[in-house]
Amino acid sequence: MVKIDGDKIYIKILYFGMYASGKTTILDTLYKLTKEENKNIVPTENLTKIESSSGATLLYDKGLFQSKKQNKVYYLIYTVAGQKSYSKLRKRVYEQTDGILFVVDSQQKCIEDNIEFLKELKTIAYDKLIKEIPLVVMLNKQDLSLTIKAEDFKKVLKEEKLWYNSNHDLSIWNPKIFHTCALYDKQMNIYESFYECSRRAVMYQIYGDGKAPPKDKVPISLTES
Ligand SMILES: Nc1nc2c(ncn2[C@@H]2O[C@H](COP(=O)(O)OP(=O)(O)O)[C@@H](O)[C@H]2O)c(=O)[nH]1
Ligand SMILES: [Mg+2]
Repeated sequence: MVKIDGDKIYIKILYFGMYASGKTTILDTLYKLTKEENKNIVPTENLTKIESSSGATLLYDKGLFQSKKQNKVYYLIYTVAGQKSYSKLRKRVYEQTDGILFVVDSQQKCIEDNIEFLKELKTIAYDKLIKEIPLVVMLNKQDLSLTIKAEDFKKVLKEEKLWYNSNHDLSIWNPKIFHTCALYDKQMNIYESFYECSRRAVMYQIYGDGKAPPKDKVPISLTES
């Protein structure tokens, strides 16, 4: 749910996914990229990390970013802790989220864990995914060998009923699937995937009053990224 404070608008974006899929690394790389390069969003403060001594996320990571073009728009970005036993905590961190980036560990051996986390996300979000909360997928760790690809994960999304046929009104909001690498030196699609999610979150607010807007309400130039 978008929060309005005076003339400032806060949009909450959440990175959700299994343990060690790369969420914290993604946020670190996004921070560096937007700080160093001339992007449309910039960090406005340092990242906050609440982690255990081993460096695993204990509660969450958090960052505040600002849109340069619309400087009243702020993005509050969170990542969840991925340990299986922390599902209650993930539910808390999820509250009032406006857009979700689902982070997959693309190594073939992780497929079942990824699906378990996708199911957990569905439970937490009830049936709001896509309909009220835009969903973008990151197939992370594409620099490794033996990784799953977009076509493979599209099958998973179909099985989980998170994919609409092309004749359905919501099909324009089917999750966009990015092949990503979060390691800064080899980074791939870290900014692009974030941008797609935030762009969709803003469109849901502007053209859909908090829901997925029908195609005819969105200017054609905006339906394609
Ligand atoms: N090869 C590779 N390793 C990654 C990538 N993203 C994250 N990692 C590594 O995976 C491990 C877990 O990453 P982390 O960001 O802590 O995962 P989180 O639990 O989802 O926050 C770390 O050792 C990262 O360096 C990636 O795109 N490629
Ligand atoms: Mg983490």
